[in-house]
Amino acid sequence: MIDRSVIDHSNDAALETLKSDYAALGDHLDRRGINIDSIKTKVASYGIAVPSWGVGTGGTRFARFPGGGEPRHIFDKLDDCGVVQQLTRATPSVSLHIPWDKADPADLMAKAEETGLAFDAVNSNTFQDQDGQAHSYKFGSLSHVDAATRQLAIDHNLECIELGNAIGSKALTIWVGDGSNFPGQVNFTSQFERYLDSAKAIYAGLPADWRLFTEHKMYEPAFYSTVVQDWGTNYLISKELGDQAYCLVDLGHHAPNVNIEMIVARLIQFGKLGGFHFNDSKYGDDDLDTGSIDPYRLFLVFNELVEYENKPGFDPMHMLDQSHNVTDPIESLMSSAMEVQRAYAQALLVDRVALKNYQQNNDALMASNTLKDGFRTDVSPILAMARFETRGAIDPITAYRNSAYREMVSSERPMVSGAGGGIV
Ligand SMILES: [Mn+2]
Repeated sequence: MIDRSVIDHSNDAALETLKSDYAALGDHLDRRGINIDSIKTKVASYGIAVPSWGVGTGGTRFARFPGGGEPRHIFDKLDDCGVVQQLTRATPSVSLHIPWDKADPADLMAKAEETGLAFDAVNSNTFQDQDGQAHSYKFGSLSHVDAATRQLAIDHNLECIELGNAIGSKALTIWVGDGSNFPGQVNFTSQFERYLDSAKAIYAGLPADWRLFTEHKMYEPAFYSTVVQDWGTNYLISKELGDQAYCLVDLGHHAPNVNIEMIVARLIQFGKLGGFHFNDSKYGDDDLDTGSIDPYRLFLVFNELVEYENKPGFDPMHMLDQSHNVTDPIESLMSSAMEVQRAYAQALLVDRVALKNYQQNNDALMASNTLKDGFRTDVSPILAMARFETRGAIDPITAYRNSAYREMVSSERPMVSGAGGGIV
């Protein structure tokens, strides 16, 4: 963790400017009939989960270029996630990936306590084979033609629930790489039937206070078809399984230009939006930093979330899911968590009474401008003040760089081999 004095020192240098910017923005919002402190309070309590795998350096299909001080195991990962939370106060929980993060639950709980973190949804992994695995997932897992392979994948998910239950998780996220690479390779219908049967077996093992999230993805690693290719199929799965099953939306898992905010609205309308994997993309599942490519789209997603945030039973989970290939992962995660909070704050500023009125009167231009008024407002002082008042850093990136945390862990953790490609 980072020494308190480093954060205090960096905050001292920035506080006067922040106070002045916050007061100016407060005056501006006041003229729009918005109380800045109420926005700040909501932002301060808006948590985003960090994926344990996000603190390692990612790669592409071509190569991976490791960074210094990469975490060696889940306990190093939790240290890094603890730093993200310490500085941003936006990421109070971590989402584990099993078996990558498998460890004694008591040790995980002790480390979480030490780093000030809780555990979010657990993620199962049936898209790669583990050493000595009895049946391979090369041709699928939950939807494999072979019953013994499907059972192995089911058992793995049940094991994830058991571990998650021991560390306070309340949700399981299932994403499978199952699909096909050639037309004719699989029968779409029977493959989906097998998937549903397996998913039902997992659902049957879900504790009463848990939720099951399924995640759709248009392509990759299967390149011709995937078994859960889009939100429609995802919705069918959640309906087939039952009330504890919800759809998870990963922003990168759609075709370019797909209207994701509208998918979000549909899932909310029918009570099936489970949560998000936030990231950004230009072409495919690029896993770029949240808000780095199309911040307006992120804002439009949050516009839907804010519109329905008081709907009974509405409680989506928010998680980052990114691959950091050319940046320090801790810096990317901090920036991304702040971008999520930024989109949330901007969406809170939208004048919803005016918007409804413009919609009712078919005033397209003013309806659009009403949204833009929220998006165009620089809410940075609100986010910074929320961090400062919860003992975080006014400027997390500067405080992090001043702390020399990366240099410190680099001397303790050996460089991980750059051989091989693929994400981590
Ligand atoms: Mn994802």
